Amino acid sequence: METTLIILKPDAVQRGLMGRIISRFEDKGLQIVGAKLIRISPDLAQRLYEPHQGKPFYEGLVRFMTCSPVLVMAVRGLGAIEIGRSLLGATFGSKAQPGTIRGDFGVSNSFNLVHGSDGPGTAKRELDLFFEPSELLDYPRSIEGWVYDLSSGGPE
Ligand code: IDP
Ligand code: MG
Repeated sequence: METTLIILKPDAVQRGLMGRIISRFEDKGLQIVGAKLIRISPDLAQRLYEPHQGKPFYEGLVRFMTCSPVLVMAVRGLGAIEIGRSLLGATFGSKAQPGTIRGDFGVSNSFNLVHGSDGPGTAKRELDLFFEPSELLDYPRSIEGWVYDLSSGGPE
């Protein structure tokens, strides 16, 4: 099982899209194991987007991510990182395919509604930035045996 960091960015919160976006992850069968509404500090935004430091959009991105609250979520499942990225869609709202969150809900290239970790190393680094270990809840789901085929012992 993998856990990935998903952030509903300020535009998603302000536009009242939180519920519909959360549903995309729940509908897919992924489990939300952590969630909180926070206002990101400039320092935290800079650390999250450290790999983009120096790029032309970096300063604006940090301003955007700190301008209004965001919902941060830890989302778990088999292959959750790659599945999460596919639910998000392409980075630019103008290019993202219909059926994806970015493709269905936005047109902007910078206000693109959601963040998702892009690999196992990134997911660990990003989850550590936003969640204490005790804030990630390990709880059984009664639907697990219908979300996954558990007949061979592990989830398939
Ligand atoms: P990702 O969010 O799909 O992983 P990244 O390339 O990691 O995309 O960029 C991080 C964020 O920076 C994007 O989600 C978007 O908000 C913003 N961004 C990326 N490229 C541009 C750009 O060319 N113009 C404006 N904003 C950008
Ligand atoms: Mg990225």
